[in-house]
Amino acid sequence: MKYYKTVNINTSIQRSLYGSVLIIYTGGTIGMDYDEATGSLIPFDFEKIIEKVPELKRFEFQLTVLSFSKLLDSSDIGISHWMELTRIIGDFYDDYDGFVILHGTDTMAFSASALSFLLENLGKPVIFTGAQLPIGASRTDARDNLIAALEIAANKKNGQSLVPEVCIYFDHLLLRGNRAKKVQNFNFTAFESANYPALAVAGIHIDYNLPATKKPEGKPLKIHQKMEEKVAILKIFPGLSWEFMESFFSNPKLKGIVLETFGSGNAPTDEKFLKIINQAIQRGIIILNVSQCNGGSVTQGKYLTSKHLAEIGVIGGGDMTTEAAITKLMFVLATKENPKEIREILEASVAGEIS
Ligand code: ASN
Repeated sequence: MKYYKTVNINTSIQRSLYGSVLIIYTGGTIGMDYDEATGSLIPFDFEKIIEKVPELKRFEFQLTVLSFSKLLDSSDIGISHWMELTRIIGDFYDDYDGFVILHGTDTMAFSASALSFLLENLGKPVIFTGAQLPIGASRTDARDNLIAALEIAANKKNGQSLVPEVCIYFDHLLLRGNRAKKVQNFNFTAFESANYPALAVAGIHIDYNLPATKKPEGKPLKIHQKMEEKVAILKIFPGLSWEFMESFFSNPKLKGIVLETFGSGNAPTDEKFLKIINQAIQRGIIILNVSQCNGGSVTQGKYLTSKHLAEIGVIGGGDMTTEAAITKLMFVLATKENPKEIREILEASVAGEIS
């Protein structure tokens, strides 16, 4: 049952003869415009997007907009919004060739990672995009990002979507969503994917990297509607107090922790540190080790400082980003109970998030 209000945009094609894209507008800087009366930034009515981006009139596919009833700065995004996005895509999956999600940049990599796990057997593009400058600003990056994201979402070859994945398109780069990270808040190159190549680069043409792109599995889409919220991230640092760490780790409700470690997965060798981790693991808490470095991988055992972690049962997160690791942990803990199975899934690639 579809409870959402959608509005069609006046492009040159009104029916989906050449393709169709559903734009889901959640908020973020992209949708801001200057209020004529006050001069301050307020959310723009995206149903009037054609006034801001008249180029859309020339698009030869059907465009429809669905706006969240409450527009969000992406700092306010949470599990319920990921569920809503997943539900919308599930409800409209058969009606559109692709989906573009307009989202604030700050937590976009978390949302893209979450959806990559929640949308199992995805066979159509789900492209997140946003902007560093509001759509109402003269030098905005919103227009370019939006137009290219729409084109990518609609592009097909022999009736098949070119990128049947959850992606982030930003500043000429199409990145796998669960490999991307926000690395800039000052210039337009906001996202990077240090451990996986771009799936496309937009220049005069959009140059697709099809060998690096997921192939559709031809199975029906399965949407998941559960995520475990009793998880946390601990970024270790030299000087971390064992006392604070112990009170954090001994919370009886805690089910899983992403441990952000140094270099290739290294952590202190202090007995107290290892004891706190060991006791948590004995209580059934899942601990997933990812690196504080953007590029490279966790290799537990390479140095003595990570060998101990492996020995007490910490799970190596390979080259996963923290964003992918925490959302994967939330997903896996909500769907599985057997610790052996949880470990196997966390160590393997579910949606292309780990090499
Ligand atoms: N604070 C904004 C957000 O994430 C930043 C942006 O979209 N550029 O919603």
